[in-house]
Amino acid sequence: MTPLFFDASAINFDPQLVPQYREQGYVQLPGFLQANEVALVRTELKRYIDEVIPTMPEAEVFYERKGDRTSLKQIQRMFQWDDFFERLFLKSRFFALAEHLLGRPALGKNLQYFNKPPGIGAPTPPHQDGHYWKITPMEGLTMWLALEEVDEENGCVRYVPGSHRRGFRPHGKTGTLGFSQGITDYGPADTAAEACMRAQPGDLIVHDAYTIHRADGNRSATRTRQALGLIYFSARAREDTAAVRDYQANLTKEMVAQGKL
Ligand SMILES: O=C(O)CCC(=O)C(=O)O
Repeated sequence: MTPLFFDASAINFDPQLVPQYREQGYVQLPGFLQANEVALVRTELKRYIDEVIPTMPEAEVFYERKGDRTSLKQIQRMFQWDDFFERLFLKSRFFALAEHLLGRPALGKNLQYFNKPPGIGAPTPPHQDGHYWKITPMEGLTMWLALEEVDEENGCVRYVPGSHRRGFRPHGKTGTLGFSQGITDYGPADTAAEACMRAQPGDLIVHDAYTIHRADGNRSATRTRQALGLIYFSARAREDTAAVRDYQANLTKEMVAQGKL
């Protein structure tokens, strides 16, 4: 049977979705994937880790501890290396949702795997995704799909509601592999406003390019915290590809020099 998330024709989005997204800068879609779909993604992910990672450039795969395969924390641009994840990303309900929320044709930019390994999964510094994107106009969004239960202990994503309406905050280097830039003046007022996005497997959250978010590290000794991140731009957004390439090249050099890559 064709997995449901590949079938973008039968979607009926809640009419409140777009107004909520515009108001809060994020939206939650509980049960976006059903249990059988999550199981399929997890099976394909295991295959990907075993068979596709060894064929990928090293700079696309991040570990909490270099050389320790059990500490896998991030995989970049998964859709470029694998048919299953390409379909999931570009020919699916996820893609249809991106166009629905953006209100215009979309293009898929990045499909990432995020894990926080037990005990050592590092915090995600507060940031705004658009700060990393060199695009004009700034029209883009990020989806985050929980592949297992996520809560305060293993590092739920925390949003600052309404922060997408207040422009970009200053960012600086964090030294964190995978999240190289973070907000430098993040303070108690931000923390007090945070909404912790607890999630069950298959739940989806989506945030705007400007929405401030972060996550704690994984304090659990036994639980992982696995998710997929899907980044879509509006098709009319123009990317400064030279600036992105230069930034990436410098960052990779720095991370190699620091022994993180
Ligand atoms: O997985 C996380 O901790 C955060 C992911 C994130 O910041 C993002 O997808 O923009």
